[in-house]
Amino acid sequence: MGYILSDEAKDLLADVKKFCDNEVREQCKEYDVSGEFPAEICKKAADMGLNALEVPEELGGLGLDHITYAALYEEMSKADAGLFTTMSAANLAMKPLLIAGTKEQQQRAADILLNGGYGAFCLTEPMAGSDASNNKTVAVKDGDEYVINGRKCFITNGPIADFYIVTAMTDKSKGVNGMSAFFVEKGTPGLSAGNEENKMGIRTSATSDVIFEDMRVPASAMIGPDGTGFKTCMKTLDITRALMGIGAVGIAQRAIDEAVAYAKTRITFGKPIGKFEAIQFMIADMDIKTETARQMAVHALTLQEKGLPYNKESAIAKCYAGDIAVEVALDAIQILGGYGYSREYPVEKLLRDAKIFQIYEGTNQIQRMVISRAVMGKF
Ligand code: COS
Repeated sequence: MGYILSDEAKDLLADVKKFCDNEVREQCKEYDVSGEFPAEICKKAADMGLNALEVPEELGGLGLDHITYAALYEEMSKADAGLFTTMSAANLAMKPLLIAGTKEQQQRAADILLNGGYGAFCLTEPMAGSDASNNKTVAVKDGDEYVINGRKCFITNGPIADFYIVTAMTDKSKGVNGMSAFFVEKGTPGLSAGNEENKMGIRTSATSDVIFEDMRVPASAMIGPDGTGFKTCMKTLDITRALMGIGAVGIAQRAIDEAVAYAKTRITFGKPIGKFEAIQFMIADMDIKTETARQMAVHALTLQEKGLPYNKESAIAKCYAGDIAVEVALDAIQILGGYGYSREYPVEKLLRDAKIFQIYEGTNQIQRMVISRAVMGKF
């Protein structure tokens, strides 16, 4: 059993599974081919509250525990990792506000999500991916306002977001301690989205540049004190990386499900290939990896929920799950053989979708940096 859930949570999971099975899994295939954003499917998901799973109860959210929303996210990712990406990124954008925002900012963002809107977390820039502190976007104080100029890239929900968390340098001379974060709403003059990226995988999620041209925001849009934006973003990613692990696990589980169904029906040498030990051991190894990755993510989320340190465990969860999702998707392709390599069958999409989990929300090289720093300490 992957998750230990209450009866209420099991009912919720059953509803999400029904939606994913009936209205996402097959339907998203054509959007994967076209690269078009499945607006109607995402609207239905948002109507079910899947874009606002992590909004706390005091702000009007469902107040779900971490393990429950992890189970729901896995179900989404099993059906379509692009849907998982869109929904989890909306919640990611809420996190900096929960960490350092004012009550008003938190409530505004929560209301947007609870009304079916999306958020976007705008940290990455062309010269600031892994080296996140190297932001070139600047915010210059002008009376009671900041004037922001710059360009973000690879922003999930960039073209569709209703609010944006934007990092910018308020004092370049202070390095990471000169970066601040701002809460910016859609429609702010000077804010625009670039063209959508034509991606290898998670093609049903919308990714683009986000551009700021003399964008004016009130000084009250700053999140937390001046100069704390980098640390707020690092704290945000510490939290969300465990959930990226869950997204990767969803892909791996789907790969197992597809491989098992095929292995039970594909006949070679007079019997189903699942009767051969070579296939059975592959399936067993795929499951060992997937269940281990799931339980590592559950452990990191449990630490978060209990208020215990989780930075290393979140990084392990994301790193391990991202790596094994690629391996397990590759194994599923191998089990399906020529059919696995064909776009007529679902497993090649799983490999394309899995790859991003080794890259986004911190590459797995960065995760290993975070882990080794935690293990080795300063010396
Ligand atoms: N929580 C709180 N504070 C943190 C922190 C964390 N997780 N990580 C770093 N900091 C603090 C440090 O303590 C340090 O503070 P002081 O200046 O007060 O000493 C400051 O931030 C700078 O830290 P550091 O020197 O470690 O920063 P680096 O430039 O070396 O970067 C990594 C650290 C590599 C971990 C960071 O750049 C990173 O996570 N990069 C990947 C970014 C990413 O995930 N991008 C994905 C896109 S967003 S979807």
